[in-house]
Amino acid sequence: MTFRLHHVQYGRSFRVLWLYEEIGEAVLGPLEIVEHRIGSKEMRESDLGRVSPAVRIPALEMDGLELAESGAIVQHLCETFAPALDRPVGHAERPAFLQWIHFAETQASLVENLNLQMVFLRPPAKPSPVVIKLTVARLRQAVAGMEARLDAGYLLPGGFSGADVMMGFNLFAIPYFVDLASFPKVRAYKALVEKRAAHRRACAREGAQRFYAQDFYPVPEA
Ligand SMILES: N[C@@H](CCC(=O)N[C@@H](CS)C(=O)NCC(=O)O)C(=O)O
Repeated sequence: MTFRLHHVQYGRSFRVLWLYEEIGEAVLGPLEIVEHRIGSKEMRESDLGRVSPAVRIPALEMDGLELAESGAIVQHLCETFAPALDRPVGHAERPAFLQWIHFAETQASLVENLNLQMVFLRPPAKPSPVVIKLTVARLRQAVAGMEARLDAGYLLPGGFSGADVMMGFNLFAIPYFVDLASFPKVRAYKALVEKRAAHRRACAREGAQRFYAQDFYPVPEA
């Protein structure tokens, strides 16, 4: 069994890379990473489109399984290989587990929009200050909503789970657009997940990020 992951450095496929490290090669088999360059012609024309309907990462090929959507992959891997990271049907934490898994993409899609506007767009295309301001406000709200629901530990009282992999990944990019200074619980949570040995191993595989050219992207003047 080979775990073949379509990947972009620190893209949403990081969630799968991190989860791979949490579960381990002994269970999931050797890892093969197919690196893509985001937005490239090579990526659009690669065999990624066979697995991912929108030709996006992550996509996983594993022993006949072909699966895209990071939430589906995380949920499937937890259910199938890592019961301790899952909250199965009937578990008291199941509703919250599902809410966090799906909310992670509500939050990540706002980051993606800001990435497009502030990092990808090149002159003569112009980012829209109005759209950026609105999107930053919506992202800030999504962070405030997280802050309001966090206690001292992981997202669910029962401990670390796939939901933390989904949400924890978002905290890599959010600080480029929203200052976390006024969100102490989110900062503590970020530190907690980043302390995990598996998270560190995934980061070591990735190396220093090459996407953002500055530490913070303020809303441009209208
Ligand atoms: N909801 C999907 C989103 C996947 C997604 O948008 N991935 C981005 C990278 S993080 C991508 O592949 N973008 C390529 C593109 O937009 O062309 C998931 O969670 O897997």
